[in-house]
Amino acid sequence: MAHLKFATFGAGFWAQFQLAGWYEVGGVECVAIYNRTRSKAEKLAQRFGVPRVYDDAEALLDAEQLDFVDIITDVDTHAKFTLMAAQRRIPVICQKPMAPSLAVAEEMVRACREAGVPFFIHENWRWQTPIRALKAALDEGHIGRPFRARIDMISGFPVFKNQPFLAELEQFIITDLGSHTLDVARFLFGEAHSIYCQTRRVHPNIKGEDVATIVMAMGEANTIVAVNMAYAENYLEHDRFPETYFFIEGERGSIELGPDFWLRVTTADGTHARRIPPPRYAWADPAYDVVHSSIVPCNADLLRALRGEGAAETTGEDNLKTVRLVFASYDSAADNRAIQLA
Ligand code: 89V
Repeated sequence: MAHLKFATFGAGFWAQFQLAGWYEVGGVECVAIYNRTRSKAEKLAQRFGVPRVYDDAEALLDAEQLDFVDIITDVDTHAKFTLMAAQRRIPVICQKPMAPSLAVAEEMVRACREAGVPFFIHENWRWQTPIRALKAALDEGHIGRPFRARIDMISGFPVFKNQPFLAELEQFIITDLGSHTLDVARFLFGEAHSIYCQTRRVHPNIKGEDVATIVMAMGEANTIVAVNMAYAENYLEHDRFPETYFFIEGERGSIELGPDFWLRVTTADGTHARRIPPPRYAWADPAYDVVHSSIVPCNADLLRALRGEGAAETTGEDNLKTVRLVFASYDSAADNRAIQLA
């Protein structure tokens, strides 16, 4: 089968893992890299054997024959590059968070829909190996109807060291991390009917919030879902960044995904415990293992869709529902009120 040719937009911290993830999946070839600072694009291109680099995005799109673009730039430029590609009928994959506001995200989805251009969001959290196993355990139904769940991603890890732009975001933890955890909540429990949020800022030297708790009623089971997030850089006994912990209560039992990838299903028969570690790739940063390894199945899912072999999970249309939860959380926190969702 012919390799799909693509261009990468952005050469920051995340781009190296995204490119390595593509080559792990195979069946694709990165033919060009754009970055506004050309030397950064050159460095990345040299490392991955990419033949051409550009510091002019329009010039790249006009010169290259592409099957898709992979946008890994800062969130503020996602719409600009998505629309540029859509105008040329080139399918788009864009990193989460899709956009800096709900209105911009809606515009991106609308523009791609109207142009008939496939539009996907690279949303990898739901592809983490232990989270897929958790979903399978929930779907097996042994614990019965889930009436309540807790999703915790709470860490003292200094995220600003590798991604300094995160400190500059006026809306930080819910856009950066909530995009993931709210998407996982939808993946596990269905769509939200209502949402309530509180936020705090612990770091004195960042612009946005670094602590948030979001409570939703979700899905057919009307599950109460509490999502707790923090990057307060404090000290925690079970801090294993970037593991997400879950506790799900059902009518006939409970499921826990705890530290070190231990999945425990407890029913009348007792507790069945299994360890579900993610695969380890040599190219992954060990501090981000479970996240970096999830890039591989996420990219594989998007590639299948690009080849017309099935629908992707994280289309732009689907991710818009996650984006709505992100910004409904901020609205709720600003007004200190619960919001009913359609
Ligand atoms: O995956 C991410 O979105 C990263 C981090 C794990 C630090 O939140 O920005």
